[in-house]
Amino acid sequence: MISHNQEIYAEESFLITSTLSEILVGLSRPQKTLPAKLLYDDHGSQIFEEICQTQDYYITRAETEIFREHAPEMAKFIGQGAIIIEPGSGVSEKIRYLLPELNKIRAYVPIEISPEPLLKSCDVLTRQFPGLEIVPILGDFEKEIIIPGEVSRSSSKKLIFFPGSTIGNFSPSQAALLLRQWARLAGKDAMLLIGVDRKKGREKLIKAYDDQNGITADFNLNILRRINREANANFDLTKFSHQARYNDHKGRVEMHLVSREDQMVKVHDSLFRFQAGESIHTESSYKYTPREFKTLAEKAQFNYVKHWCDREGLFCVYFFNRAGTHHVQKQA
Ligand code: AVJ
Repeated sequence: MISHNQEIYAEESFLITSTLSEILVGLSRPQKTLPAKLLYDDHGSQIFEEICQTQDYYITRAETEIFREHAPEMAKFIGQGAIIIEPGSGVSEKIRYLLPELNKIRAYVPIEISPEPLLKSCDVLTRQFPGLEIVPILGDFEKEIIIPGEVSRSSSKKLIFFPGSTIGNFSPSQAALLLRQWARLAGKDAMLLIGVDRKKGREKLIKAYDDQNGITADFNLNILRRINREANANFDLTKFSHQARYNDHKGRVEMHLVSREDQMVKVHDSLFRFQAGESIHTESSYKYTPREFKTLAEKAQFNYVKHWCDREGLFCVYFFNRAGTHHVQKQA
């Protein structure tokens, strides 16, 4: 049985040593980098919610349109009595379009690294869907996901729900690895409903990651604020500027923080030198054609079933399952 209480299964709640060494190693590379997950502290998650409401960031609007229009059909594919696992659930916005269409789900398992949105979403969902079993997990879904035994042992079919093009934060090979891990986690009847941003013209992509209100700039700079606080650093935020680039070759948008001048910055007990114009690469957002994404998911042993796009053709939501992959029949 799945427990009824809303206890949070905590993995960690402070900047752990492995993250600190990721920061120091990243800043020592020729192209300096910082781990993108650090963008999503409570304040960062809040700024990200604001980005989603800007005109320039079309992703949320396009995906919401897809869920609004096609949730009933998605629900038919998912069927009854499933456990829905959502890695990186944020404020659990998108699941709210699906839940009214799904009659009887076994449980909803949001996994989120940031406690505030996780608590908020449990609160809102409990009120909106009384009787829904919620099993919140506070943790980093990039690490091995530890789900309570009563969920993992349950015979219910499991759906991995991964909207918002979060998969775009990973390189294609990391993404395939992640999906393969989840396929294993969700077992033989695993299903995957995933939102993925589509390749399109450079100009539209850059605008989405450099909105005219400067909200994305604030979101990107917030990573320095966090490192100052949690890793005892002394970044001067006025000496870095936000930049969005489209890397055609790799098929990804990149966010950078560009040093405005020659400067030294202390992080923990190391000193880092920045030249004027030198950048820190903070986040990548990979974009896929439908053909590219199907191929990627098939590498992780998911079978393509269907995908839906918004009217402008900017974004896609894909449904995959693993039916049949576990009993390969021998031909006579
Ligand atoms: C939450 C990772 C999907 O890459 O589009 C938005 C994050 N960064 N604007 C994305 C983001 C800058 C977003 N994801």
